[in-house]
Amino acid sequence: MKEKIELIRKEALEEIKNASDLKILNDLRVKYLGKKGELTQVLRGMGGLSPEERPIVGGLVNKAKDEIEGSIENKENELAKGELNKKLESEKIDITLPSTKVKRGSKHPVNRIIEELEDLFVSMGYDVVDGPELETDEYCFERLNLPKGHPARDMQDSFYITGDYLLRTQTSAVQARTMMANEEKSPIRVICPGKTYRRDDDATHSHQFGQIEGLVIDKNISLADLKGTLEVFVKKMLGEKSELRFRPSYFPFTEPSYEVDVSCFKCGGKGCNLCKQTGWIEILGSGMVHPNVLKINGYDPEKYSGFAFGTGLDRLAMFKYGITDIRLLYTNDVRFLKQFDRKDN
Ligand code: 2U9
Repeated sequence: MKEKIELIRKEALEEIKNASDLKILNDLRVKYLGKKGELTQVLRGMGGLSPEERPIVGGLVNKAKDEIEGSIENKENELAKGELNKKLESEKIDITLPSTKVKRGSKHPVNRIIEELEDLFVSMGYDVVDGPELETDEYCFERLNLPKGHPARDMQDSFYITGDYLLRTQTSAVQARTMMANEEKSPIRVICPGKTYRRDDDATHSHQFGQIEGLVIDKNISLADLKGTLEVFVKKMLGEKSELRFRPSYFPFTEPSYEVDVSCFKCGGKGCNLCKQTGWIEILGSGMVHPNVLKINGYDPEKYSGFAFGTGLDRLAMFKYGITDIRLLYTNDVRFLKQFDRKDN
């Protein structure tokens, strides 16, 4: 009996040592330690032993059992570690390899202008305000001192959707909404960038274009405030050496009104094709808010005054980036757009 136990022990340990995977190892556990296992059979055959031999043989079987269990457990750990290393090896990623280049978009030139202007005016204490692109006749015209039938309405060929609704021709409607919403009549300092629409379409006009307008309303706002603000605007956007020229003009919503020219940033004012040999480029419209506009939108012109200005964002982008055809800004040609890649900021 003792020789049989020793034979089983040696055979089991040899097979466990040579087991190549967890399944074989599990089969060995069943073969030697299972209900019908070889060691279990020995225990079953102990009935014929003398009372003196039984505890000795029992002890030998349990010792062999413990040894086999221990050997299986060690082998399991070894095989499991081997399998884990094999898995890690097969899934290993070399993080030093160059990554696949992620195709990124680039920031649209008009959006670059908007962000630059927002940063500038927010730094001067302005709020950036947005409003609906589908506007009412009331906010596009009537509240801007352009009553029904006013000839100036024809200046701006509009996309009417219904009798009262149209695609806004200026972001001015947003300022009018801001004035109306400001019930405590506290000071207003806003800029309103956004899309505007007109029935124009040629190399320098697009039916959809970007515009930004500014509005300041408070007590004792003067023309000096307007001139000082626009000087900062132009010098920051088109170069510190820029000179400004204020030419009297007419807008129904401002009085007095001024077209603002900037000295040509291409020729410095000597005259070139960009400024059509004049040395000046028209850049902005502006003026002191018309008393009627103050009144219509809830402000007493005897107590409040203000100034306003507006310019086309596309024009600014075209000047700043030397773009000759406005339609390039709206045809989404990737060859054009990717020139404004983010690499420079
Ligand atoms: C309110 C009061 C006054 C906004 C102003 C201009 C002058 C102007 C044009 C420039 C080129 C629009 O993009 S463009 O075609 N704008 O010249 N806009 S003053 O005046 C306002 C606006 C709102 C309540």
